[in-house]
Amino acid sequence: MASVNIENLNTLSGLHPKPENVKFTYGTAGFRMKAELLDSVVFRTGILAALRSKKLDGKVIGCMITASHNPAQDNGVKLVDPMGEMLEGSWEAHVTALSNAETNEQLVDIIHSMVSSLKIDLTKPAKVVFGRDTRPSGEALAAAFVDGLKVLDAETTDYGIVTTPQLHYITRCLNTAGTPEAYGEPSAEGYYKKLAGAFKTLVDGKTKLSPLTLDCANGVGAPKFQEFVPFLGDSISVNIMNDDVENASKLNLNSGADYVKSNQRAPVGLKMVPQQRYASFDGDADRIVYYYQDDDSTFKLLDGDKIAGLAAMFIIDLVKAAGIDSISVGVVQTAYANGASTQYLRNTLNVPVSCVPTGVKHLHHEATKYDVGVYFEANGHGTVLFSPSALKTIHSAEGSSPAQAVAIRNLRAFSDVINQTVGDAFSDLLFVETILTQRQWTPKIWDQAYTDLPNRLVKVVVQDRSIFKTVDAERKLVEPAGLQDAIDAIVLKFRDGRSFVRPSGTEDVVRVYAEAATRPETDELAFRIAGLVFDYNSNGSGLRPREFI
Ligand code: G16
Repeated sequence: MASVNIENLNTLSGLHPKPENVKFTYGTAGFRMKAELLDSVVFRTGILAALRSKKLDGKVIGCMITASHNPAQDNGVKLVDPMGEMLEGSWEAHVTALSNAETNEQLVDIIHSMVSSLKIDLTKPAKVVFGRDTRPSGEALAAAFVDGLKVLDAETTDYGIVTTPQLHYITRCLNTAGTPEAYGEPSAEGYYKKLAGAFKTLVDGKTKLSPLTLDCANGVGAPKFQEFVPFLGDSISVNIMNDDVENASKLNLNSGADYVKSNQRAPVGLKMVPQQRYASFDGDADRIVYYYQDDDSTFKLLDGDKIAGLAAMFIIDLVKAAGIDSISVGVVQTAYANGASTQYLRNTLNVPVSCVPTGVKHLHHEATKYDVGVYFEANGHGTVLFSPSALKTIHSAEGSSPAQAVAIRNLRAFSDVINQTVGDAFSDLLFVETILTQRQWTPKIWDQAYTDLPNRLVKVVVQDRSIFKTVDAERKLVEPAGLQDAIDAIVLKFRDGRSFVRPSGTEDVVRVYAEAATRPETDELAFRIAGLVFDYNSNGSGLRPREFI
């Protein structure tokens, strides 16, 4: 068994020293923090990616350098497993340990202990592909990643600037090429062709909808969607806005899916027209939310919960129309799902609903338990997974009437238009547009499935978010002791009240979510809980935000 070339490692690691007094954690979506702190972490993530590939007998591992919805000064890195899914959970501890090694000796020790405990054969090849979003810090971090790969002589391809879901798609294509599960051509062009081809089949012969206005958060989604447009031809009209990727400070600023969802208002620069369709991507185009303005000028959000409801309803109908209703549909949500959406799914659509902790890695895993697993976070991050057996049924069904044959053809195209690897804003946009086109629905008709309970998200800046520990799919706090009881006592005073508190895995804040019967009650509940959290961990420093009651 070969061993690590220590001299080579020392030289390369010397180029990427770990900053002192910083503790790194692989969070909800990889490492994410101020870009200036990430050089050593990204270098070491390169070492881990090469080890993971060797462990999996040379399967291709993906790496995306992005901080998604975070502001421009942040960056991040996350790894992609061979089928395009997130890095296996048990390896998060290994990459965290590598990133926190204080000296080169410790780094070598951790690598050796991984090689021995995980039985990694270092003579195996390693293949790693990577890409990045439009952040200016991305290029230097990509170079640090390549240095990490050099430690173990990994073979690599740089896919340059791509959306996060494109990198996931490419990773899966590379690993399935030449097998019965071949996923497509491993390139951005292959991705565009696959999605556009399926979309055109689905809307063929239907009356085209009015144009969609698309806010790209001044992120990578803008140039990439422009690239995509020629493949879509005249099957759809999209007006792209917030597409300035030259001016980095504008990234996610007062725009994008996170801004629109959290503030429940239109992005900067958008003058809404009643009953028109609008959508926002986040900074790396793996989330999407829709919205419209009602005739009385009210802003109406069609978030991830509404998208999940729409998708589940459509698939259930399609499966019935195809005569293959042996295929079961289930939906996966997180604690952020609006209570009204869960009721709609359970009581109107009669589908099973599971609740898991935040992070698509958790939702994706749970969704694989269903024949067709629809998973969406309320923030617009999600997709629909078709199990291998469901795909087999869909592909072998013939139908006993012309109507059944059409439904089967639609189901096949639907499974192609939906990215099976991870939540994907481009793919989600196309499947929402497919459903609205097939039904000839306005956003208002879609919205009428159920009425959201008023809800509010508040971020609280605390001294140390790591002291907040949760259980029960993050719906209950077990630490700090006593805080959950205090929360429960407040919630009890509000009609239809629900609230929970959890530390973010992508930002240095604690998030507070609240729902209640009316908007004023919801706001009061949210800010009372936020004030409580602030008091528990402000250490007497900082100004207690005035709006906290
Ligand atoms: C990431 C994760 C999502 C998660 C979001 C917020 O999204 O991929 O699953 O919902 O962070 O997580 P948290 O509340 O822990 O900060 P993105 O789009 O930023 O990569």
